[in-house]
Parts: sequence; C-alpha cells; structure tokens
Amino acid sequence: MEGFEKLKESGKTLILHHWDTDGICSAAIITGFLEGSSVKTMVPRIGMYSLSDEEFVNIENEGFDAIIVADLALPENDFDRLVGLSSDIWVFDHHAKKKRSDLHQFNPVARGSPSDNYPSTTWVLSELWKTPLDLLTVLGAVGDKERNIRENAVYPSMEKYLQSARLTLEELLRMTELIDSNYRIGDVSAIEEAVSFVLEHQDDPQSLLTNETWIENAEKVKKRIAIQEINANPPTKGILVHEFSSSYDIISAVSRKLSRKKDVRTSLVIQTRFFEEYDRVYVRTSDVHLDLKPILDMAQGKGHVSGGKREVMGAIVPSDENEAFQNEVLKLLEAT
Ligand SMILES: [Mn+2]
Repeated sequence: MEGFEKLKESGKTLILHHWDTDGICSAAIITGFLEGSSVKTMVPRIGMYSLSDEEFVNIENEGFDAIIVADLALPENDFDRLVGLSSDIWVFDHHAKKKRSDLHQFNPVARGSPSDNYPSTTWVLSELWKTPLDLLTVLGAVGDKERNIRENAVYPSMEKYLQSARLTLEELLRMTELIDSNYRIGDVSAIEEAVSFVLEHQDDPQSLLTNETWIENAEKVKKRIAIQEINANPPTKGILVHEFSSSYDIISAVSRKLSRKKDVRTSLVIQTRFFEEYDRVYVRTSDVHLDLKPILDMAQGKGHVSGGKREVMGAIVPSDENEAFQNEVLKLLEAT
C-alpha cells in the first residue's frame, strides 16, 4: 500500500478504536504492524459513537504524531476536529461513511464497494496488507456478523481457514462473546488488556476460550440479556418493539437475540438509563430487501449521534425526544 510504511515511522501514535471484538482485533493487528513504535490505544466512552470535549482535550494534551481511527464511525465533525490535532489521520473502517480526502481513509465501503465484501474492519486490514486469513481477521468478522457470517460473500474463504486451523464457527462465536463481555459490563481496562491479549495469543486460539476474566464477565452479561428475551412482547407484522433499562451495554446483543425470535423480521429496541439524559435506540433487520439507511439519514438529519449499515442502525436520542423518534422510525419501517 502506497505510503503505508510511513505509518511505521510516525512516532507517538494513538489508536482510537471501537470497543467490540472487531475494534479490538483491528487495534491488535495495527499494533502488531507498528511493532516497536510507541502506541497508545483508546476507546471512546462506551456506547458513545463520538468523542467528548474532554476526550479531545486529553488527546490534544498528550500530543500524538499520528492518530489512527479503527472500526469507529465517528461523526464527520469529530474527524474535522481530529484533523486539527494531527496532520496524520489514518482511518480503517467498513461502515457506510462519506468519502474524505483530508485523511488517509481506508474504507472500501465509503468508496463504493459492496459492504457484503467487508464484514469487518479486520477484513479491510487483511486485504490492505495482503496477509493470509488469520485468527484476528476472522474473529473481527464473526464478532460483527455473528451467525449471519455464513450468508456473507467471504464465508467460503473463512471456512477454508477454519478447517486448516481446526477451529469451528461455534468456537469463534464463543471467543467473540467472551471478548465483547468486557465492554458490555463497562470494563475499559479489560478492553485495553484484551488488545494485547489477542495480539500475544493469536497463535493459541484455545487461550482465548479460557481467559478467566472474560468468562466471569460473560456470565454476568448472559443473565441480564436472558431477562430481556423473556420480557419481550411478540412482534406485530414482523416488527418487534422492546424497551428496557440497564447500565450494561447490551442493547446490540438484546436486539440480536430478539431478532432471532419467532416471526421477527425487524426489531426496534430502546434502552433507557444507560446514559443520564439520553436513550439508546437500535434497529436491526434480517429482511434482505429492507435498507435501514433512510432511518439513519432521518436520525442524522435530526442531529442525533447515530451510525449503522444496511441491516443495523443505532442512535442516541435525548430522552424527551425519544417517543417522537420511535414513531418516525416505525413510520419509515412500515413504508417499506
Ligand atoms: Mn466493525
């Protein structure tokens, strides 16, 4: 990749990454690539797909030669502010984002490639660096797509890897469940440690299945998600609406669980009391003919922090606007 080796000479580098398995594995792959350089990793406040003023101040005060953003679909505004903090901003991503030329943007989806070819940021990295499929690359994809990865365009090549590595999809699903438990309970230092853990243990997949901290965290998370599954009402015309309150970051997992319930094509899940004055809204669909982009556009038009892809979108909505927002979402869902 043209200009890519330059990244190795960047000096003090910050990797800002998503807190999930794909983000953690991407940060690990990049850290490995930058071997020996001074690298600090950081995640935004969990659940916030944007940086706070305080986070910007901290980044500015530390002073980085280069800032790498991995698997994190920040608002364009935040990228503008990052560009002001360092002349070297590198972005590795697979979310549907605007093409930008004021940063080194490596996001094939922003350049018009089908998102189905890029199930994860790790996949983008693997292709960029022309590395053969490895554990971290495959983990990122399974983390983002879960079982749906079997329907993905890349699955045949992933299957070949799994066979040669003597791993099963079930084992990978368990690894992602364990890694994701760290952010779900809100343990930021466990996330930081996970980046180096997966990097150091990538040749020993079994050790990812026996990490005691992760196993304990995953147990706690599992119990809380199970309660929501029990409490949910049945869907109406394929759409399931469910509201709950919790301090755990489980809205995505709850929405995944609910989407797999009988007769559910699309779920609209609302989590209250995760943030003080905001509610979280999550829409997920298994209907391949449905595109959630118009809902994302609507949320962004209203100025809500939001992000997503064709099949999933999330927004953070001020609590007093939540009801009106939900009605808009339902109107758009019913119109398609
Ligand atoms: Mn991702």
